[in-house]
Amino acid sequence: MNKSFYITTPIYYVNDKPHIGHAYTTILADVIARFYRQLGYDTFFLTGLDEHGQKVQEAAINRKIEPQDHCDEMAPRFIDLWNKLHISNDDFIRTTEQRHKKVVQDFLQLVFDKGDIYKDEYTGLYSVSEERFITEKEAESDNFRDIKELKEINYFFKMSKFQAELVEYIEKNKNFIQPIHRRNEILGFLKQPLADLCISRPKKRLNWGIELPFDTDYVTYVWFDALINYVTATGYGKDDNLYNKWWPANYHLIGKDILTTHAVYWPTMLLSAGITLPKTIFAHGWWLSESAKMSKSIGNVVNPLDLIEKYGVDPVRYYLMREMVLGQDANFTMESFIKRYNSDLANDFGNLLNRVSTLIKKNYEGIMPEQGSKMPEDEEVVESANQLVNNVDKKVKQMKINESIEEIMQFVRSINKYMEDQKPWALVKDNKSSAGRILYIAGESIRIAAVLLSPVMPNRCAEVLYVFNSGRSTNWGELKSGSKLNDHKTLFPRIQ
Ligand code: ME8
Repeated sequence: MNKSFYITTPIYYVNDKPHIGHAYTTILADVIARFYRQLGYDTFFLTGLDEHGQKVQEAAINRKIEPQDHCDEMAPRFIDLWNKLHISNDDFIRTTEQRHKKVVQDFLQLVFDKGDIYKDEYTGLYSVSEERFITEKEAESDNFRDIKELKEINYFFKMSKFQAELVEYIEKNKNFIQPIHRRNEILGFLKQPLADLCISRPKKRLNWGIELPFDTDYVTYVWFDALINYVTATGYGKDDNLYNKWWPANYHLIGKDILTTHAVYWPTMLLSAGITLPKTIFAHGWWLSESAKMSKSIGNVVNPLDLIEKYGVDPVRYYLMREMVLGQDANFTMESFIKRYNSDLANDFGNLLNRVSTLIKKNYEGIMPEQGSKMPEDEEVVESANQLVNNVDKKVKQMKINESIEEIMQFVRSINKYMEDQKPWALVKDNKSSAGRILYIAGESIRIAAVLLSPVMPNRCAEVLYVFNSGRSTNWGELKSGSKLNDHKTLFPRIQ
C-alpha cells in the first residue's frame, strides 16, 4: 500500500473576494500535493469555504436574500479561480453541507457528554469584525473594528482544562507547529492562563450557524464549526477506512493570522474529543503590498485573475512559490514579478529549450540524437541531475519550496553553461555524433528539470515533456533517442 499524505488549506470566508493571499496558500498546498503525488504518495488535498457567521448573515439581509442563496452565489468565485489556477484539490468542502453539519453536531455532543461544555453568563467586549469576544487589552489595539459590549448567557468549552496537556504535547512534538518561531510564539502565549472558549451564539442574535444539538436556542460559534471541516472531509464518523487512511493530516497550511485558532483552539477541541492531533500546523507569512498586509479592508489587494490573464497561470504560480521564503512575509511588486519572469523563465529555462530544440531541428531533422558514450563533463551533468532529484525531494519534505526551486534553476543555469562550454553548434559541422551527444545530455537535463518543476508549473512543463515525447520519471536516460521532437512555441516570451 502506498503511503498516504493529507494536506489542507484554510477554508476561506465566502464573503471575501479571493485575492493573491488566498491564491497563494491554495497554490502552495497544490504544489506540495503535486510533489507528493509525484513521489508516489496517495494524496488527499482539501480546500473549501467557511460559510456561517455574522458577516454572511448581514450580507444576506442587506441583499434581502437567504444566507444559503448568498453563499451559493459567492462560492463560484473561489471555485472558478481554483480552476483557472489549475488547483488539483481532491475535495471542496462547504460548511453548509449536510455532511459537515452532522459531524459538527456529533462533535459538540461528544464534547458535551464528556463534561467539557458548560453554560454561563458572560459580559464582555465583542468584536463583530472578528466574530469573537476580545479582551480589554485587545480592544485597545487597532486590530478590531465594531466593538460592542455584550451580556449574554452562552455555552463555553473548557479550553483551560487542556492547557497543560497541550503545552506538553507541543514541547514533545517538535514538528507540531512550524516554523519554529511560530511554535515559540504559541508556547509564549500558553505561559498565560488560557481562558475557556465561548462556543455558542444565541439564535435571537445570530441564527446563521449550526444548531447546538443540546440546546436549539443556540447556534455554534463559527470557529468551532469551521475547524472541524478538516476531519469531516476524511469521512470521520461515516467511513472509518477513509478516516483512518487520511487522519491525522500531515499539514494544515495556514497564514500566520489564524495561528491561535489552529494551534490552540483546534488541538484542545481534539484532545477533548479524543481525536489524534494533526501532524503539523504550518503557518506561512503574509504577502504585503507596499509593506502593508494585503487585505480587502485596506484595499491594496492584487487580483490574481488580472495577472493570470496577462502573463499566464504558470508564471504567477512560479513567482509566488519562488519569491516567498516559507514562514516569512514577502512583498508583492510588479517589478519583481517581471524581473523574476524574465531572468528565470524567459532567459534561463525557456532559452535553453529553444536552443536545444532549434539545433536538433536544424541538424538532425528534428530527431533526438543518441546519447553515445559519455565524456567526463557529461558524467558530471548526470551526477548533478541525480543529486538534484534527491535534494528536491529532501527540501520539499522540509517545506523549503523556494530553495528547491532555486536548486532546479541553478541546475538549468549550469546546463546553459555546459552548452556554452561544449558549443554543439560549432562542433556539429565536423563531429555530428559528439554534438548529438551534447544535445542529448542537455535535452535530458531539460526534461528532468521540467519533471521537477511540474508541480509548480504543471502546464508549461507538460509542454516541455510533449516536445520531447517523454515520460515523468526522474531517472537519467528516459529521454528517447530517435524520436521526433514536437514543435513548440516560445515557452516564456520575454516581457518588455
Ligand atoms: O481566516 N498573504 O478565512 P480568510 C498571505 N475562514 N496569505 C493570505 C493573505 C495575505 N495577505 N491574506 C489571506 C479565515 N491569506 C477563516 C479560516 S480555517 C478552519 C477558517 C490566506 O478568508 C492565509 O492562508 O480570512 C490566511 O490564513 C487565509 O487566507 C485567511 O482566509
